[in-house]
Amino acid sequence: MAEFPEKELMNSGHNACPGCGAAHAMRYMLKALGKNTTVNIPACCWAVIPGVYPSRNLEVPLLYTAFETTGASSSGIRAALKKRDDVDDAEVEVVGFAGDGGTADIGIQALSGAIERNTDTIQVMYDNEAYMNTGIQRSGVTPEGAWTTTTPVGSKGDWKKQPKKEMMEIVESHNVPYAATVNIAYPDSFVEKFKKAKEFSGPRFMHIYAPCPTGWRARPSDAVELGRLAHKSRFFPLFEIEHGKYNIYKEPKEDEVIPVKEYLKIQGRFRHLPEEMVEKIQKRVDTKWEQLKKKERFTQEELYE
Ligand SMILES: Cc1ncc(C[n+]2csc(CCOP(=O)(O)OP(=O)(O)O)c2C)c(N)n1
Ligand code: SF4
Repeated sequence: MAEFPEKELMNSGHNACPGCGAAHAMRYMLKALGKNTTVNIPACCWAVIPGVYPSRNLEVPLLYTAFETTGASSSGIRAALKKRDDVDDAEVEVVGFAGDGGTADIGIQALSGAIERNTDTIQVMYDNEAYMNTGIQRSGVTPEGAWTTTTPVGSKGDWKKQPKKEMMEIVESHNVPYAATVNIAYPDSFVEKFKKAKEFSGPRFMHIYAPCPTGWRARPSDAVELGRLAHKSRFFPLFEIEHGKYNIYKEPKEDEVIPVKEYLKIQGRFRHLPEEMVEKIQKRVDTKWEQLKKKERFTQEELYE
């Protein structure tokens, strides 16, 4: 287990809601990456959380960018650093830090382009499973069955009908050197995987599970518990992909695995779901898990044969 750094690069006194998983995410990420990090943030909750300049709560350089441009503007920051004589650009980590809407929907072309051009950046998707900053609208990464303000639950059993977009698979198909899922409920492995990402050069992708009590209609004090339940139910598996090779880490033992309904039931956004819908979600979770286990068995060459 990697050493857990004491140094704080995110100060208290921020604007996040109580229990915000995205706030934990930034704090742990900066602990892992250190002070030579430039953070590039599009429109999202994290555009508000640091506060108004000059009273921002991060001890690292921070740029704000337009919603759809994180990948492109991170590429620009990297290119600009290379040109500067007074900066050793190899010492600086450029991080695009975007929500799921900014990463998987509106920002996906910029992300894809940055990865395909082999840009030396870490692109982070902090996944709170909706467009939270503008009032809990559904994104492509919102899970099936969830209430959001654009998938309101009416008398006809309305809720989000489409399954969660699989960003790790989309990114993996670009042949990235390194990609990993991490969960704010497990700070040690979170920091360890970010430190590992730092050891690679080229495009890296980190999918952070970041519970949002406000948008998930859950108690702020349950934020970390939500992370644990998502992991134990295999709703959000922890795995990494190194040059195409899958590795599941922190795998829950068979007797630790819990039904997905244990995870769903403490969130108001799933309260309306009938039993058959909960079973459907369970089946999807089981199938995705089997697929992941299969991928883990293969080397990159075998996967693409
Ligand atoms: C082109 C454009 N469209 C819409 C918006 C309005 N907007 C700002 S933040 C946001 C939601 C961001 O959602 P997400 O990326 O998931 O991050 P979160 O707010 O959940 O942290 C939207 C729609 C914008 N700033 N720019
Ligand atoms: S709405 Fe959710 S993601 Fe945004 S600051 Fe509040 S808890 Fe965090």
